[in-house]
Amino acid sequence: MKKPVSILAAVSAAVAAFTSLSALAQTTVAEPWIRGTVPQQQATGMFAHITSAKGGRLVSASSPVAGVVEVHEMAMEGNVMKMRALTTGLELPAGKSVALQPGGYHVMLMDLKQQLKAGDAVPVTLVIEGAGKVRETVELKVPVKAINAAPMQHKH
Ligand SMILES: [Cu+2]
Repeated sequence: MKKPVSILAAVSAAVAAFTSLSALAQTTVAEPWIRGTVPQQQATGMFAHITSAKGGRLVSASSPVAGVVEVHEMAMEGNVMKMRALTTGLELPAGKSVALQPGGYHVMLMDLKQQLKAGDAVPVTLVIEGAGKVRETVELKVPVKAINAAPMQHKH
């Protein structure tokens, strides 16, 4: 009875492929950008609007231009604005756009291997963990904007 077994295997493989495809489509990243750097600058931030259809966490990121990439938040400590790594990742509530922006959440690119100039496109990979620890990777080509682009946002 070899045939029924192999048919079953093919069906479950198809189901697995479908599952991973739908997982791949579940996070969208809008308007990503990276703040440009001056020569010798060691670190900069990447910003974007991230929406996870089913909800998840942005748990890590990587880029060939940076030795270390972390997910950070800016927060007041006393009266000093400090940033810290989100060691358990950034929560992405289902269907809600989460803003990574100057003064708030950002992807921190550190140990930069080169200067990032306006007009460059930098490859960045985001890793989002969804339900059941299913990991989705999102490959981006992120445009670099001038150093003083979009300073702290003032909300009116
Ligand atoms: Cu940071």
